[in-house]
Amino acid sequence: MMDRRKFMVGSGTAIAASAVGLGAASLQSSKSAASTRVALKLQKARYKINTVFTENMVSLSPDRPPPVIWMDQYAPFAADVTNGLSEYTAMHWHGIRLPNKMDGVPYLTQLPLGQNDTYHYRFTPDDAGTYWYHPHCMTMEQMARGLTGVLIVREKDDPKFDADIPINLRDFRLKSDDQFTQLFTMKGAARGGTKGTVITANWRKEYQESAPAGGLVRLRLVASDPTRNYKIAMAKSDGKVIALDGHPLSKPWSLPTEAKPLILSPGQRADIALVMPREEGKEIVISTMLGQRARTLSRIRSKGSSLNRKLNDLRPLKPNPLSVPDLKKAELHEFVFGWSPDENGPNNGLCGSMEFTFWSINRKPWPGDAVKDTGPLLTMKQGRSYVLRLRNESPNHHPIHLHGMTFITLRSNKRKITPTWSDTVLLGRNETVEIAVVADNPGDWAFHCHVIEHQKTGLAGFVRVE
Ligand SMILES: [Cu+2]
Repeated sequence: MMDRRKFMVGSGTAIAASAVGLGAASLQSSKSAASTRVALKLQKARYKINTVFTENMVSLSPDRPPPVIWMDQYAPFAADVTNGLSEYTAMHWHGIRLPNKMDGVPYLTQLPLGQNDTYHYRFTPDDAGTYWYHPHCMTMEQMARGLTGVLIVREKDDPKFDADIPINLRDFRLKSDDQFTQLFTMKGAARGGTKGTVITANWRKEYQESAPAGGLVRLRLVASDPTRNYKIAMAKSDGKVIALDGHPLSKPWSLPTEAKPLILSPGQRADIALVMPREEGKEIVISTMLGQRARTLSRIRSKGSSLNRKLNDLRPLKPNPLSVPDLKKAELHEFVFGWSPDENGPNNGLCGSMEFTFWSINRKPWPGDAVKDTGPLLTMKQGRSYVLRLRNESPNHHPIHLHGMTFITLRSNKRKITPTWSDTVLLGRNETVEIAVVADNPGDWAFHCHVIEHQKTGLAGFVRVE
């Protein structure tokens, strides 16, 4: 047995573990590049998503969504995470390249945190951009009840937007009385996942925000739902998609439309640069497509007299310091993601189980969160380049997420792909996608589907870099 205490730096230290006092909606340090320190306490919460309070939510304060955490590129970040719940947990920082033991994956990089335990997460982000955080133990319950938050690493060179608006997209499974219904279903877990009933942005239906008229706005869309693929569309506006999954696009993309939406699968992010309408009181509407119908996620209203900014005023975002794979020398490895009915559930240790196995990687169902007594799916040599061929032999979608490293999405057998840096790639029905990565971060890194029900029922393993 691993000794849980060994995994905690300065364990047992009493801290004022609460987001309160550090800013209501966001945890923001001073303007200049500086280290950031936050104390986060997982706790039960209640919130009025609709008309009455929804009880039994999980957040980092009793009455608000998880805060946006801001930090600076190349500056140390410290989060003392305390578990105020009676069930176990661990906190993961999605998309951030960090030291292995700060990755928050139970059994693989730390032991689960019991009630009142604190883990001291410490890392210095090299990559600027839009990321997010969520638990990786009791993941289904805690994420479904609300604990998914936006994490932003500010560029060392300030791109000088007039407003920066994070938008956390997620569903909640609520009944008509706004209380939680069954969070997940066996049918959903065995197929495409169990979708929520209420679509929200920053925990609101049709989240409203304002920004300076004629100003340059940065929207940060984060798909933090356990299941849903958002199909983002925007009515005619002046803007560009400037970053995907945290990393600047070398050539910005046109804004997505209803006819050609931008798909953000669970775990993915998009940064959008917009010029607000010059007239006061005009709205920019961000929607997700439900079939042919556009459902409003958020409205941004122009305010004040026009700043008269133009998209061309914007300096391109600087690329992050990533290792570029050498495709000529890269070793090819194939992964097959498929079905695997099994009455015995995978071993999720203390981290919650669905008691069934439905999924497999390379024809083998993998333990969910408790990857004890299994080897890695692949061992990579530090510094070498790899091409991973990811083959989905099921009809359901699988957003595949690699921890600890950033890859390039190279190509698909089903659609035209513009290569981009990413940490999460969506595999559609019977789709094969190739990604390339430099194994530049030593350790054991989780490699799994981000449909949480799939992750918990077989579709979660790890790769080793040594
Ligand atoms: Cu999946």
